[in-house]
Amino acid sequence: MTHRNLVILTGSGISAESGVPTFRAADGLWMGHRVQDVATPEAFARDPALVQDFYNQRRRQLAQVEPNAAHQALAELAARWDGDLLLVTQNVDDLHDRAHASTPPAAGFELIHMHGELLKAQCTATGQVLDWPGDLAPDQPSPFRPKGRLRPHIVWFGEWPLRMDRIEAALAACDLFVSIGTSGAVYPAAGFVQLANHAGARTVELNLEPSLGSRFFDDARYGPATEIVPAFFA
Ligand code: BV8
Repeated sequence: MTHRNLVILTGSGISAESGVPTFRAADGLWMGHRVQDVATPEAFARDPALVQDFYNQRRRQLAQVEPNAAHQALAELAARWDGDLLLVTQNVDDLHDRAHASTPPAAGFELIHMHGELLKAQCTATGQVLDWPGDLAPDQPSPFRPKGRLRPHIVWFGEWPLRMDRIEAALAACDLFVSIGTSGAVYPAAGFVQLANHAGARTVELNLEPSLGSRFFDDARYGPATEIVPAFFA
């Protein structure tokens, strides 16, 4: 059966070979920090300087990394796919964006950053989002509202992921779901495979090793993303 409606979910494992650190490779620490100290609204309220600096460092690191063969394989797939292709990434880096910018996708393609983007900021008063490639000061003034401040445009733990209606509609209509480079540790992304199964889709996991949700997938390929992703979509 030729597949028409494809949903691809990616996690930090697809960017690992570009040199972007994953979340759980370390001993539960993330670049030396506990998640609850840098990736929650409470952390930002408690210590805005620590949180802004954590994201400033990661934003600056983007200048040193490039998309890898796995990102490029998805860009080439999107350029030739003649159905609907929704690429949902949990990653806040811009490596997918850069790969698709240099290999323009066909009409049925959409990229969603469900956990936000390092290169954007948002106003704490209005929620408005703007491009922001530089460092954010602990009390960075917002251009939208005098009392507003700018925070990273990042979905922290305890906050709702972005575009969930669009993602759930695509999962309900898909006939192929491919998860790439994610541990299946964080919800709601970790539950997407079960939504795809309910829709009757074929579900495939491409990862370095079995994820926490590997039992939910029809099929799997294990190995480095730069090898298994181009091979799977060849
Ligand atoms: C929400 C932005 C509703 C930050 C991120 C109990 C049960 C169920 C859920 C919960 C629960 N308690 C709390 C929750 C909710 C919580 C959650 O799931 N917690 C977990 C820890 C239990 N989820 C939330 O809070 C979410 N929101 O639920 O909204 C709500 C609303 C209000 C109040 C309550 C509920 C929001 C979650 C978003 C958090 N933000 N990112 C930032 O980036 O700074 S999450 C962050 O970790 C990433 O974005 C990613 O999504 C997530 C998981 O990371 P992965 O991408 O999977 O990376 P990881 O390191 O874990 O794995 C890498 C994988 O790659 C590994 O498998 C490895 O083998 C593989 N790999 C490595 N190298 C390679 C490779 N594969 C291939 N090739 C390689 N070379």
